[in-house]
Parts: sequence; structure tokens; C-alpha cells
Amino acid sequence: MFKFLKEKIKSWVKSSKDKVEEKTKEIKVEAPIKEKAKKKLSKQTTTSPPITPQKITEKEEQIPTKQVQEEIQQTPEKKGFFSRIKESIVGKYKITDEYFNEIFDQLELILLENNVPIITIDKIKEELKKELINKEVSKSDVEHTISLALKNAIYNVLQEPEEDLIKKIQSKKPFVILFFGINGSGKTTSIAKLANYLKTNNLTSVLAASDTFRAASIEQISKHASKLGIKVVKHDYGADPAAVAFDAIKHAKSNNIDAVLIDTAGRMHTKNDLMREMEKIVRVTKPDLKVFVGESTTGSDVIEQAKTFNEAVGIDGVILSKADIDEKGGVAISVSNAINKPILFLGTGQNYEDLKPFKKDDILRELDL
Ligand SMILES: Nc1nc2c(ncn2[C@@H]2O[C@H](COP(=O)(O)OP(=O)(O)O)[C@@H](O)[C@H]2O)c(=O)[nH]1
Ligand SMILES: [Mg+2]
Repeated sequence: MFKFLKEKIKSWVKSSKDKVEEKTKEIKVEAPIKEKAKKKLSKQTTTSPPITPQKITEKEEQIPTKQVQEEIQQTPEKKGFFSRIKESIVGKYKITDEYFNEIFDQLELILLENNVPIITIDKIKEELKKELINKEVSKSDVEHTISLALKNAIYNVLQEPEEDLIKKIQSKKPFVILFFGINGSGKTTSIAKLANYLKTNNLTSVLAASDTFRAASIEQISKHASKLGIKVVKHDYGADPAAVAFDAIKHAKSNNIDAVLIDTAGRMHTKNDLMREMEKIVRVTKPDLKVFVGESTTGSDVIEQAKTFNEAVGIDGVILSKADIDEKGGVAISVSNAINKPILFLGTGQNYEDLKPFKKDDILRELDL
């Protein structure tokens, strides 16, 4: 899923490390030292060759006398100059604000190119800053430190469900799940996959064919139901979707069925009348879980859809479909951060078993962080 992002992040970490080394050398060579202070400092050292950060160990660190320290600190040209020298002598580097911004600019571009919106980039930046700014990093640890900080930052923007869905469904009968999203986002397919997932977890379900609008939609869901060996409740095309869902819930109650999965017609989040219709379905069915199905590959569009659906009807969780054909993966990283709701599943193909419970650790593993 992260074909592009994974490689780009890897080379970013590497180039950030190279920059740290470069910068450390720069400090060593270019930093102006007041002549007087410099002489006093050199008097203390027994050997004359210039000290390069790579060769020096902590043990060999030269501690200037208090007087020398004061003189260096008093030099007007560089604030905090002494500490910078010290860092370079012991082969350590402190990541300053200025330096952080320099390396972060590159990462920002990489994330933008891979469908991560600004709101999430800002959050990642904030998290990275907390971990990296003013942190003393020994040279051998630079790569690991940056990579670990990014891992933590991404971990903190991801959201997985707090409670296992199977347990949740077992706690209330029938458990009503409503699915919505735009046309072609993968709602009907995801419903069929979820029905199959429930079946493998010994839970029964009934499908509500509440997409009474799109041509062939009732046939499509009926075909899935018959393949899976489960019941579908349907009316005619043009019927009230809320009434279909209501009947499905009634059927579940009288047949002791665990879950009701309500399909709906795809609707553009920008069409007010369709959003009002969705509000009516919510009022009538009182779903226990409202699931927004978004297509992973649509990038920033899906973030906008999620925000609008969340404001209009409220989202409890997200299914991101077509993760298998998404080479960027930015939406999986950012959708939760944009609406503050977890991703429940990733759709990873066209077969019934291609529905993967969302786990933060899996994402980090896929990113190789
Ligand atoms: N590759 C892939 N295709 C998917 C996935 N989910 C759905 N699709 C395909 O996307 C198309 C639209 O799906 P459908 O469920 O009809 O979307 P709906 O209009 O939201 O109900 C169909 O061709 C599905 O087979 C997925 O996770 N991966
Ligand atoms: Mg459909």
C-alpha cells in the first residue's frame, strides 16, 4: 500500500542523517572562535591536530576552564556557541529549530505528494518537534532517532478501534450497522465482506437493500447474499430506503439475527437533499455503528467527504476500500486525524476475505518504520 511513501521516507531519513553530519562538520570548520578563547582552549589540549567529530569519543572530551567557558560564552557573534562547539567535539548534535525546519520541509513535500493533507502533516510536525528539537543525538544514533521519532509521530495520528467489533456486536442484538459514502466507493462490496467476516466469527447477519436508487443495486446485493447464504430484505426500486432498513431490523429481531447491515445509495456529500435523506435513515434505524466507506485511492477528496459526512450524520468508523490498489497510502495515515474517528477495516481486494481489521502496528510495519 505504501509503495512510494515507504521508499521516500527511507531516503528522507537517510538524507536527514547525512545533513546532520554535514552540519556538524560545518560547525567545526566555520564556527568563529574569538582568538583569545581559542588560544586558551588549545593550551589545555596536549596534542595539536584538529579534532574531527568522527574520531573523538566522549572520553577524550576537553573541558575548558570556567574562565575560558565564560569568555567563549561572552562572544557576541553566536548565542549558545559554546554548547555547539561542545556538541561537535563529542560527536553529538543538537537538532535546532532552524535545522529541524530544514529537514522537515523535505518530509512535508513527500507527505503532500502521497495524499497526506496539511492538517495531518501539521500534527506529524508537532509530534516530531516534541521528540527531536533540542535533543542531543550521538552521531551513530541519528538515523535511528529520526526514524523512531517519525514512527511515533505516525503512530499518534493513526486510530484503531478501541473495542473489538465482534465483541461489540455480541453485546447488543440486533446490532445495526449503517454504511454510507459516495458512488462506487465500495459500500456494497464491503457489506458483503463484512457479512462474511461475521460469519467466520459465528455471527449471523441480514442485509438491507436500502440502495433503491442505482440501477442493478438490488440485484448486486442479492447476488452477494445468495453466495454467502444469508437473507437480504428488499423492496422495489424507488422505495423509501429507511422503510427497507426498518423491515430488515424487524426481520432480525424476529429471527434472532445478530447484525443488520444496511446498504445505501451512493451520495455526493455536497448534495444537501441526499444528506437529508441519510439523516432520515439514521433517525429511523438508530444505528449502533455508522460506517463511512471511502476509497483509499481518491486522496484528499476522501478526506473532504469524510469531514462532510461526519458533520451531517456522524461517523463512528471508517472502512477504507481499495487499499490494495493505492500506492500512496496517505489517506490511511490521515483520515482518522481529519475526523477523529478510527479506521475499522481496510478493503484489500475483490474477494470476500479481503477485509483486514485495521491495526496501527500493521501500518508501521508496512511503512518499514
Ligand atoms: N481492488 C478493490 N476493488 C474493490 C474493493 N472494494 C470494492 N471494490 C470494487 O469497487 C467497485 C465498486 O464497488 P461497490 O461495492 O459496488 O461500490 P458502491 O457503489 O459504494 O456500493 C466494484 O467493482 C468492486 O469490486 C477493494 O477493496 N479493492
Ligand atoms: Mg452499492
